[in-house]
Amino acid sequence: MTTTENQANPIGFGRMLRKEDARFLRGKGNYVDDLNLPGMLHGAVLRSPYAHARIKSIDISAAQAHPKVKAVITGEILETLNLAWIPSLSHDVVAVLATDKVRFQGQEVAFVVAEDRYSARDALELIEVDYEVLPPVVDAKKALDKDAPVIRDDIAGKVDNFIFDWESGDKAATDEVFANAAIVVNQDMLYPRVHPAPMETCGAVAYMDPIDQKLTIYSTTQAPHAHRTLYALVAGLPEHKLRVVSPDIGGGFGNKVGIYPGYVLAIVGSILTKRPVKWMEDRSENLMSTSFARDYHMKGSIAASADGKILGLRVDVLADHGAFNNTAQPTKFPAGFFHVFTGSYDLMAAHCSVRGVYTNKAPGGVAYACSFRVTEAVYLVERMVDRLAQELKMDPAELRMKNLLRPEQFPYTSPTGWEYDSGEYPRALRLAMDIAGYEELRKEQAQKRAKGELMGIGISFFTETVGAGPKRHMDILGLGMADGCEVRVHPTGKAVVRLSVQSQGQGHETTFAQIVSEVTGIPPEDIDVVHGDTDNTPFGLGTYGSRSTPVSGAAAAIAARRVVDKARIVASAMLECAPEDLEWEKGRFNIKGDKSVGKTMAEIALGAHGTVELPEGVEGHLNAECVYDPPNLTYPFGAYICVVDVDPATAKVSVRRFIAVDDCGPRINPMIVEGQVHGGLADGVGMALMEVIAFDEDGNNLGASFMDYLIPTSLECPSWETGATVTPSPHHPLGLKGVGESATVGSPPAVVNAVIDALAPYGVKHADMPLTPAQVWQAMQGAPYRT
Ligand code: PCD
Repeated sequence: MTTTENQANPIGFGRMLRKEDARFLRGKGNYVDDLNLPGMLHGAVLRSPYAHARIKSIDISAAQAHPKVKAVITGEILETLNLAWIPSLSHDVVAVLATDKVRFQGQEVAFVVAEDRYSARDALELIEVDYEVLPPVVDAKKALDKDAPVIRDDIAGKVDNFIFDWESGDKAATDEVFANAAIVVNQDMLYPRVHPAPMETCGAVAYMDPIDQKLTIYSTTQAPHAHRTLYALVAGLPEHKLRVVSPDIGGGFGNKVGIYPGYVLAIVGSILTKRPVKWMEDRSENLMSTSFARDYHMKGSIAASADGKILGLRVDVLADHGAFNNTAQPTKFPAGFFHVFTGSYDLMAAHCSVRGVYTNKAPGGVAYACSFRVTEAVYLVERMVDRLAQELKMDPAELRMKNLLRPEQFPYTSPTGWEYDSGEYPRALRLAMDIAGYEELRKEQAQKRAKGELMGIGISFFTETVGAGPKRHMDILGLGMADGCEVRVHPTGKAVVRLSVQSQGQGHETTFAQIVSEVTGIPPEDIDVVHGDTDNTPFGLGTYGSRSTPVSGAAAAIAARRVVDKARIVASAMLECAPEDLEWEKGRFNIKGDKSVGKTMAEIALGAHGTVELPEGVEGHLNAECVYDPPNLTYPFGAYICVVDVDPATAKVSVRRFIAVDDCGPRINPMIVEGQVHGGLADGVGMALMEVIAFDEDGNNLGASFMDYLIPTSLECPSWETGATVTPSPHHPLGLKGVGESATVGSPPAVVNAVIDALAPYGVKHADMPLTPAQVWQAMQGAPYRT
């Protein structure tokens, strides 16, 4: 297999313009909000202004009397349908519409269906809700206080805000390593609550056809098949009468994994009115209610020998899960994959404990560009390693080089039980240092420091764990994390690939065509990719946790190989020779030793549909399918270096350079991978420097618009410098590892490490994200940093 660089129209892997961009660049994408079905009505959600309040009564009569209103739905009405509460993704329940209490600001209280969007919104104002305001729990650290108000009194016998305790690693062995270590460094840190904030907000159009009783839900979902099955299970709707279509999606980033009340309400609205109902949230609704990410308060400790050999790591986490535990992650993993927190280093022992608590904030805990809490894990270890370098007065690159896992240690089993598939870590770090001109940068920094200028260099090295399953360990509400793919070659040699995963901008219509092209030799432009429609694609768990390439990509490669295997038999029948006498040359079978006699895939496809007599038991046509249950996750990794300048007068941070070396195995399309990395780096700069969903003491959401929730623009981003090393995964059929989330995972600690490095002359050891000018200024004044 070859990765061909600079090839305009490759057969197989290589740089190739994205097929889907023809429609996106012309504004011809088809998003949920573009849908306009005949007779369609519009829904709007009434939301709670309070973080915590008892609902004494709801009067909907004036709204119902509005001339354009067709239905007004409350929690009481949903109770009669047994739909007021639905199961969460994490052993809990979520209110679709509040019945007893509201538990976070922005919670769904009522739903109005009207002839147009404006009337639906107007009618919301006619609904009278009598609230009895209750004291809210805003601070996760106070949630377990004895006198803290109990948020979830809907759970029988609940007297506190505790959700779960969970731990991983060997506590006794870790305690022993710490007891005997020459150096122990402790650091508290917060990974603040952030939001994926995709360009397109969440929405749905639901239509229950009253004649054939088939319910079609067009929705912004990253997992159409899983949604269909869950609707069937929860609402008792027959699954063959359900179709979930996820059309073009304007960014998912984990925000579109879960089932939100709005989707269910659009469905109920359509069932009640017998007409299609559209619900589309606005930006504030998206930022306030549909999910959040992180919110981990972490107490880290790292143990090392005096000469800088890292020996042990431990962390104690307080996880703020909001009002309902609706974290999207495999069922058996209450803290996701956080326990991969030992990162890229060779340690003797590690231990983590995580305690989840309820607060009066929006639920969610989505894996925002994060394979289930890997982002938090990488931030923790990479900050701890930098803190250790500080205490040891050692160069952070040297400290990492000394402790990185070595190539001969793979496959490597981590102290918390993960089996890393492959890696060449020192090579990646060296390459990043070479691109950066690391030694020169350190000299420049010394000169600048002498002049009172604040320049910082930050490093992070990350290992990710992406591509969930295997399904024996990983499921979502009982659905095993495997994925399917079907390949069908038409008589003229063109092909169609049907996927269970769903693109939200990653370019699957291009890269999956390239995978099948790589294996079959059919040009990618002759291969159509179908995805995002449960009626037309095989079952699978969807796109998140960078799992499409590791799981569905493997299914596509295997299905394509099956096509080629069958093509060999057909070609042998056409050439009247034994299958073993044929030799494969990408795209054609030749008689061994004679390249002039052979058949191309197009000829073979026609043969397979034609009159050639095939051996007994061989069916015609060139079709194949595969359901792929991965034997392990894939472990992409990378070395990142960030250079910042901090203005000593204003404390404003400017990211001057960012070098990212990523290793995701062979790259299907290096251009797409670079695009994925660029996007993730921008995400990381945003989280490190400006993004936070904060709350005031009454539980008011202070990040509910893009005026308050800042996301980075090109002005805050440097021109990214990327590099690659290639370490194939030994268990993926094409050696591929995922990459979609790598840069978001790896970049925040590089930026924070760089800022703290810049502030060394002020003796700053740590400051929590986001490192806004105010936050940096406070740190420079020696103010206690916020945790
Ligand atoms: N690739 C290549 N090569 C390799 C790998 C990969 O080429 N080696 C490519 C593929 O094919 C695609 C991409 O790249 O196309 C990506 O991939 P992946 O890694 O597999 O991943 P996916 O699954 O596909 O996806 C997912 C991801 C995630 S997860 C996220 S967040 C984000 C990312 O993706 N999101 C998004 N990226 C992106 N982009 C865009 N544009 N948009 C979006 O939304 Mo989560 O969990 O959901 O949170």
